[in-house]
Amino acid sequence: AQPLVSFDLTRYHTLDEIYAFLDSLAKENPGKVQVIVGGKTHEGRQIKGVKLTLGNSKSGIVLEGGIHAREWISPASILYIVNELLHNNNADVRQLAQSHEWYIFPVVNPDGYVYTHTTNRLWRKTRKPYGLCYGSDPNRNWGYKWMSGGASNNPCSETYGGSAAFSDVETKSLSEYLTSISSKFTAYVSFHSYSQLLMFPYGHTTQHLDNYNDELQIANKAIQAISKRYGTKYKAGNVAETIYIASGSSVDWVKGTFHKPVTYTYELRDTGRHGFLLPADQIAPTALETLDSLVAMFKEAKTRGY
Ligand code: PAY
Ligand code: ZN
Repeated sequence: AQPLVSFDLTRYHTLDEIYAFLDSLAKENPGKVQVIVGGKTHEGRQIKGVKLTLGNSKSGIVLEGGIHAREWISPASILYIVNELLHNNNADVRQLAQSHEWYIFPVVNPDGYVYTHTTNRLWRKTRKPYGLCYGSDPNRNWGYKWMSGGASNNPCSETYGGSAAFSDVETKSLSEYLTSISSKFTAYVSFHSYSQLLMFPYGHTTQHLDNYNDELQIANKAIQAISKRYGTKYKAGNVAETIYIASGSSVDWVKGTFHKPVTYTYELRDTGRHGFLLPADQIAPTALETLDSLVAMFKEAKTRGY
């Protein structure tokens, strides 16, 4: 069948293009793809996503992208992976796709993402005014151990935690959505760039809490898988020890609130040569090696009883 919207997965796209693509996927794949709304933004946009139901399993995986506006490889890789989950005939990919329900939000900071297209390519935060400056860091605004390190109380800072936990409607509304589906998902994976790291909670403390050892072993399998296709090297560990202390992140909130066993943050390509301005010809390879790692991640999670 002729696709309703032509969408080049190897280019970066505007928010409107991405949302039109999600709508078209749902129209073209009734019963398999459903548009979902995870929340709303300060400027009145929706946090739009898709739910994929490709098999009978109800074990849900949430994919979160674009919480930081300038990290364009995050939404782009997620969209590429959505297409692979729908159409790739490799047995491992079919197994991964069909044995889970997928709740996928490629852009959870839509106002910021639009701003990186219209005004400032390197914008990170949301766009809500806080005094003289704009935006909280939506990965410092979640209500678990909020403002307990690695976040700023200066509204002009790139890591401003907000005026209170969940002071941004994006984090507040998305957290409410996640709470409403919390019995349906066991895994939560967020995608950032850059640094080539695969991290897990916690960011607010260096202590090895919950199922630290399992998360580390699973991450090590996943980063071995990443390196196989193109030799891309990742490091694995908890957020606080691998990059820096950071409190109020989405993954800390998910882990601390629901104790989900499989909770990860990817810092995708590269290690700084292009940084946030990763050339579009790296979208496909980044997405493919990341999908390889998701296959390995969920195989290993399963052998550990998750
Ligand atoms: O939980 O993802 C986390 C914390 C780590 C990230 C953060 O600061 O939120 C790491 C940074 C990010 O992706 O935003 C790393 C990049 C390179 C940055 O902007 O510092
Ligand atoms: Zn980020």
